[in-house]
This record gives sequence, C-alpha cells and structure tokens, in this order.
Amino acid sequence: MMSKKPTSDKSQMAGTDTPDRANTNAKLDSLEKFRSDATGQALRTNQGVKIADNQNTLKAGPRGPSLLEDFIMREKITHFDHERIPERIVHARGTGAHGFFQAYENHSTLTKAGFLQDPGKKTPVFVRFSTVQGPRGSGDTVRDVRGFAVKFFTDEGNFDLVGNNMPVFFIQDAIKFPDFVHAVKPEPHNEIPTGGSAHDTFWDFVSLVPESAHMVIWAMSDRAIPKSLRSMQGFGVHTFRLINAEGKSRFVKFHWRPTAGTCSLVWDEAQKLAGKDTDYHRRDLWEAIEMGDYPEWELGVQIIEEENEHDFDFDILDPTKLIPEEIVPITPLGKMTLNRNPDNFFAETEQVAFCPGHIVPGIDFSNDPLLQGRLFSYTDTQISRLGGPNFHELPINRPVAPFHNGQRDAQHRTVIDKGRASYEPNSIDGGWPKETPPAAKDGGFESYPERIDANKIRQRSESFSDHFSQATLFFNSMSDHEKEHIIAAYSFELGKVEREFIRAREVNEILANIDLELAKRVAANLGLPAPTKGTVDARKVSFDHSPSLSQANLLPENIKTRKVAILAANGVDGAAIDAMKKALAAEGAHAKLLGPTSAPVKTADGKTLPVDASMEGMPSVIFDAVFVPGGAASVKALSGDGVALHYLLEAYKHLKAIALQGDAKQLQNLLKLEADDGLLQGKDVPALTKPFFAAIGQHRVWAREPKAKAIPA
Ligand code: HDD
Repeated sequence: MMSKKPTSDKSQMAGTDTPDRANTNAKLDSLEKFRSDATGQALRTNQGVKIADNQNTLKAGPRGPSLLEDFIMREKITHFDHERIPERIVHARGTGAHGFFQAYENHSTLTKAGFLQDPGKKTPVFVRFSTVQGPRGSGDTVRDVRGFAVKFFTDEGNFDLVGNNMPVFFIQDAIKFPDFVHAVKPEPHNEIPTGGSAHDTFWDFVSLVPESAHMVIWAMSDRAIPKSLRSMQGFGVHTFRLINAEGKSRFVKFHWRPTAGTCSLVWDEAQKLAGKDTDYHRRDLWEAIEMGDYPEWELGVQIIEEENEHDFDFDILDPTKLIPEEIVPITPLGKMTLNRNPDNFFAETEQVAFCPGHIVPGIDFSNDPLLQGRLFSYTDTQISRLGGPNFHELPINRPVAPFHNGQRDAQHRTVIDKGRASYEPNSIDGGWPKETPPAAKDGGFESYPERIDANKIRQRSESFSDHFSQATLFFNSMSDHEKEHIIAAYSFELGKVEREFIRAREVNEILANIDLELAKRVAANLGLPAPTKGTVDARKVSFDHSPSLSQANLLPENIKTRKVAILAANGVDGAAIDAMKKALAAEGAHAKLLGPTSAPVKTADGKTLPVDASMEGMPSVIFDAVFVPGGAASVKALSGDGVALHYLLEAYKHLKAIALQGDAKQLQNLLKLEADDGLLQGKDVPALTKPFFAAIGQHRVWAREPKAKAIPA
C-alpha cells in the first residue's frame, strides 16, 4: 500500500492557508453573514435542507400516527427541548447593553493599561446589570444588591470589572460565599421568597455573622431599590492595583458615578412595580438607549500609595470596608456611554461570561481574600453554565485582541485551529505563537512581584475584626428621610422572620452595635424589648460622617430623561398640553399623554389627540411626575374617575411632583391634599414650569413624607 504523502510543514503553519482551507474559510465567512439576515431566505433544517411543510408532522395518513422517520420534526423538537441553559447561580436576572469607554486623558503615570492612555480611543464595552437573589424571571424592583459588571474589549485583551452598586460586601472570605448565598436564596423547602431577603435563613445567617453588618445596612437602605439602572453608582468593591510602565504599583478602588445622579424608588412604589411592570428597570434602560438618551457613568479611582496602605482605621484588603471619599477623593479616569441595545438577549446578555480574573497589563489584584476566591469561581461556573471551557469563543465573549495559544478542542469548539503544533516551544510551526516579555508598551502580562513572607495558615487577619464602625458611619451619614427608610426596611424584613430569636439576635447583637436608636426603633416595631447597650465595645474611629454616602447629596443637575404623565379626558385644554410638552422637551424630559382609555381624547377646541396609553396601561409608578391640564369637562371627567383619582393620590404618596393647571386645581381640593413644594397650582403653564421642574429636580418631595403616610396605599 502506498503511504500518503505528508503535507508540507509550511502549509500547516498558522496563517498560511491551503487553497482548500481558504475556500472553506471564505464559505464560513459568507455563511455567518447569511445567517445574520433571514430576509428573502428559505426556511431550512440545521443541515441546510429546505423545508416544504412547517405545519404538519409526517404521519401515516391524515388521521394516522406520527412517524419516527420525521427527521424535520425530530430535529426541531430536540433543539427546542434543549433551549434553556442553567441560569447563573447568583445574578440570574439581568439586562445588558453595549457602549464604549473613553479616557479623559493619558493616565500613564498611574497605569500602563492601553485603554487608559489615549483620550482619542473608544474602547468597546458590554455591561450587564443584575439583581442577585432572584431567578431569571424575577422582578426588577425587589430589595436587593444590583450587579454592575463591565467587560472592556481592550486591544490588550478583555478587562472585566465585575462590581455591584454597593461598595462593600456581605462576607470577608470567599469560602463563606456558598453559605451566604444558600442563606439569601429562597428557602429550600418551598422556594419562597422570590427575589428578596425578607426570610428566616437570610436573617439567621447575617445575625450570626457580624462581618455582614455593614453590607446589610446598605441593603436595607434606598440603594437596594434603585430608581433605574441608569441612576446607580457602581463599585469594584475590592482594592485593586494599578501599575505603570516603571513598575510602580498603587492601590485603587474603582467607582462608577452616573451623570444622571443617584436616586431610588420609594418602598411602596418598588413593591407595586414588581407586579405592575416586572421588567421596569430592563425596559427603562432599553427605552433610554432606543430614544438616544445614552446613559453615562464616569469611571474614577481612589488612589492609595503603597506606603499609605496601613494608614487607615481598617484594612484596605477587607471587602466589608469602604474608603470615605472625604479621606481619599475620587480621581476621574474617563467616561462610559451605553449606546446600543443587544440584538439578541440570549446570545449576548445571557451568554456573556464575566470574571474578575480577566485583567490586562497595568492592572493587578490585591490580596483581598474575597477577590482571590472569585478569581477561581467565575471561570468554573461558566464551564457548567455555558457547557465547557470554550465559552470565550462565543461572540459576546471574544476579545477584540486576536489570540493564538495551544489550547485545543473540548466541547463547542468553533475555531478551526490550523497548524500541527499545539505546544510551546515548537519548531514545526516556526515556534509560533511565542511568549512576549513584559514591556512598557504591548508587553506580556506580568504579576506585580509583591514580596510575601508568611506561614501557611487558615486565619482571619486581626485587622479585619471591626465589623460595626463603618455600618455606624453609613447610618450617621444618612439624611433624616434615609434613616427613616432604613428603620422601616429592617422592621419590614425582620417582621417577615418567623423565629423570634432571630429577630431578637439581629436587634441586640447587630443593630445595637451599629446605633442604639436604630435598634430601639426596630425593636419597638417588632414588639421586642428595647436594647440598652451594644454587645461589643465601640471602637474609636477617626471618621464618623461621610456626606458622599447619602443620596440626598447625589442629585442630578437637571431633569433630563425624567418622565412626566399628563392626565387628560375629553374637553382638555390642548394648548396647555402643547406648552407643557414643549417646556419638558426643552429640558430633555419626556411626556406621555394618558387618557381614561386608549382611545384619543378631544380637546376643548375640538381637536383629536391620540394618547400614548390609558392611565391603567401606564400607572403612576412608572413616572417621575404628573401634570393635569385644565379644561372644565376634562377635569370634571377625571374627578369622577377612580383610576384618575388613584393616579394622583398614588403619585402624591410616592412624593412626586404634581402640577395642576387651571381648573385642575379642583382635584387638589377634592382629594384634600395639602400644597407643598411639589404640589403646585398655576393659571397657565409658564407659571408652573419653574417650580414644577425644580421639584422634579429634587427627585422627591421628602418633606411631604410624614403626611403622605396617611394616604391609603
Ligand atoms: Fe459574584 C456573578 C459581583 C462575590 C461567584 N458576581 C456575579 C455577577 C456580579 C457579581 C455583578 C454577575 C455577572 C454577570 O452579569 O454575568 N460577586 C460580585 C461582587 C462580589 C462577588 C461585587 C464581591 C465583592 N461572587 C462573589 C464571590 C463568589 C462569587 C465571593 C464566589 C466565591 N459571582 C459568582 C459566580 C457568578 C457570580 C457564582 C454567578 C454567575 C457568574 O458568576 O458568571 O461565579
């Protein structure tokens, strides 16, 4: 038998195609294009066979049994049967968007990371926001931490900044993560509650684990019910390192600050939204991008020189601690803009795979024990979630930096690897691909050569032992209304806990160590004896107030993208609607006209106005403010319409700005509502706009809150 002639080594070298291979590759490229647009294309099987009948299974006669032979039906059903992949063990509910990041200036003194050097360069990003506790189909507005994960597709490889909307975490060591997650997830016997932490196992765990105290008070604050994903801050949480071309390392904490300001829903609104619009946050982000209201965040860092590592009252490696901005201000690095919605939720948002271990030269890890554990967990979880180690080949995960290495095969390999040498060193493929030594620019990744001289032990550092000072700092830094919300949230959540000893432990052993007044108020709401002192000695800390932690100090500078409902019925003053719409548009805000039904309304001067929705279709909870124009007949109709009256009462209860023009002032009397800075009457629109917009700019009329409590929910 004649032996087959060996193919020449040269023809197998990466990048050198045989004619056959070039042909196959060209075909694959055009296939990819073909698949992305079905216009004018025939329906086919996955094997490319054209389908003649997509309505009927192959059967033995029109009334006979189905035939196993039907490869078209079997292929379709088999594929369908496997459409779902495991959801993320945490952060299952999420939504994503594309955009770009641009540095403000050259940050080479701080880092050699390429994407932070050139202010003219736009680095593509993909962001996924998420809740933590609930499954994929759970509500958006539940009380929970929000994930804030950003994948930077830099020229030097992918950098994932996988953070949250809170700057600290529940635990200090990754080995506790499964315990924490088991406790916060729905209870194992009945899988209740979906999406929230108001249940025994969560409070059992956190009341036994004082290191969680700081993060839990964040979770009981308004930060856990953000108004929108666009109005959340983001935090890298851990301390990282930035390293410049000279090899100088500095510690940093990453911060994202939204240009839209940081604000939240009120609790009753959040609960109602969970039912009235489960997709509220997802929809808001999607619509903002579609309308061209591109959300923006500034990326900044708090910088700590190596020599200052031990200058604080806490350990900067402890992820349950933040560094107050008043001590270390934020240095802005650049801006991220989200400007494109995904084409396909599954392919992009569901299949995106983040990992804190995805970093680029110029960035490095610290020894935070939570971060160190995360470096393992994320890649590991993708292997079961995305079905194997080739998830980096999925289009949404592929780096823009071209790469070659000796990794081969495994499930779902899509790259057709060329060449014979899948090992290094080699002499067959010219020795390629080869290592790149570290360098100031375009060098290989090099870990910071931190000196470590230690015993191998399982031990929590003594410097991690103060669990309450920063929880107290957070509570002290809140405005009065934020403090009230925190007290209400603890009372609500603990009120759902069945076991009284868990409630009591949280009050006496956690809250009393944060703030005695907080503990007493919550105890009173739960019918528990008031604690008289904490169980641990208060530490002396040098810092006990940080105004930058209060959302009262994080308001936006304008009312851009705010949404205003205009309520109208037949006989409405059409000119007032036009004037208000124009005035809002000039500020970049949006108005929707709502009628008693989805049918158009007639203005007093006989024009027909199409409405955007009925009042039930777009409830008050999805708006920032309400405007009711005059027009005697319209106001009369609204006065007798329970939905319209409830609309106004609900907006009032949720502390929103309400402007009543002309005859609409009667509604205020009818509903017996007291005027305040946000409940305004005016003869015409120009008289109303200034105070109305000022009230919208304040986000909520907090001074109204005590009165609004008397309004039925
Ligand atoms: Fe995590 C997902 C954020 C601690 C293990 N985490 C996940 C996501 C975010 C975070 C935003 C969703 C990413 C996406 O949208 O796909 N996680 C954090 C933050 C933490 C943190 C800010 C603490 C500072 N996580 C943490 C620890 C572990 C994990 C300590 C395990 C030891 N996290 C995971 C995970 C997930 C995940 C199980 C689930 C899905 C995934 O990774 O891709 O591996």
